[in-house]
Amino acid sequence: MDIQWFPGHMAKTRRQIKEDLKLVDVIIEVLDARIPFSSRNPDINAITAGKPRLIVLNKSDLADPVMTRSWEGVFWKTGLPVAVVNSLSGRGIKLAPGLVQQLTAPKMDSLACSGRRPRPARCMVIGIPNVGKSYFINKLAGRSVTKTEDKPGITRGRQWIRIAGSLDLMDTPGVLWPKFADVAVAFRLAATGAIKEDVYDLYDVAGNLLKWISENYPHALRERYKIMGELPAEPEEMLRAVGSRRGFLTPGGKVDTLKAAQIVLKEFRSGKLGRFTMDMPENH
Ligand SMILES: Nc1nc2c(ncn2[C@@H]2O[C@H](COP(=O)(O)OP(=O)(O)O)[C@@H](O)[C@H]2O)c(=O)[nH]1
Ligand SMILES: [Mg+2]
Repeated sequence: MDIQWFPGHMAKTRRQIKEDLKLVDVIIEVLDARIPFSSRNPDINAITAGKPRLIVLNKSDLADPVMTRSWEGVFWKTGLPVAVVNSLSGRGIKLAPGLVQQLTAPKMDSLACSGRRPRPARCMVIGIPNVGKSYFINKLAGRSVTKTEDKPGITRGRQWIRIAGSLDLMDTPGVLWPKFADVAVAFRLAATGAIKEDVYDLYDVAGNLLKWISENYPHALRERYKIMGELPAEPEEMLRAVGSRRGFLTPGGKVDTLKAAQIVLKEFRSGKLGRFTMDMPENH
């Protein structure tokens, strides 16, 4: 991973986010629409307690649209409004300011009642690394304002970006740690590219990904890799089938399954293989 989240680091980040939270009216929690459960920080409810929150399902261009609609329902049902967005194209982004204003309406009303001048709602974007926080902020702001690099641990004065006169966005997103404990979650984070490749076995993740696709979206494999007949059952055999269809050979003339693994992950992450959702809404 980009960031090694050890307990000391987590405690420090948590403290810092608590400090930043004092400055804002609303939290914008960015999740990966392909893995709305797995891309969630495990302590999010405790960390953000008492603050209104908007869920952003980002990378919706890569997720299964039917599943995304179900996930929207899951969040709305628990009282969390949702904006489904694509921070590359900007699709859906414009929904966010209106939803934030709805969330802050009670607070703004009470400010008005106590005779204070209306002001833009202040909000802060948070989420795990690579979920698209910086892209989202940049699209919302309509210009390039934040670094796309994560630098947690740096304390400095907070800068604000005014969005269309209606809200003020903290320019620095809150970078949270992902869930570690669950193997299935770790697999999904690795497959979607949320964690860096040097901490997991590429071969293992790609093989298991092929198996997962063959069980959940088998037509995608047939269409992209033209594997006819029964799909192989084992991850290793699937990698071999893909490598062989693509003509990937080692200098020794064997099927190059490592190259197959790299291609599968690349094509999965870029959307070339199709649109997939790995976390099932009915389980949450
Ligand atoms: N396909 C797709 N890719 C996205 C989207 N938003 C961000 N990305 C990609 O995700 C990666 C991480 O984005 P970034 O904003 O740096 O993530 P951060 O670590 O949360 O700030 C980048 O390579 C972006 O190109 C999106 O909506 N769709
Ligand atoms: Mg960033």
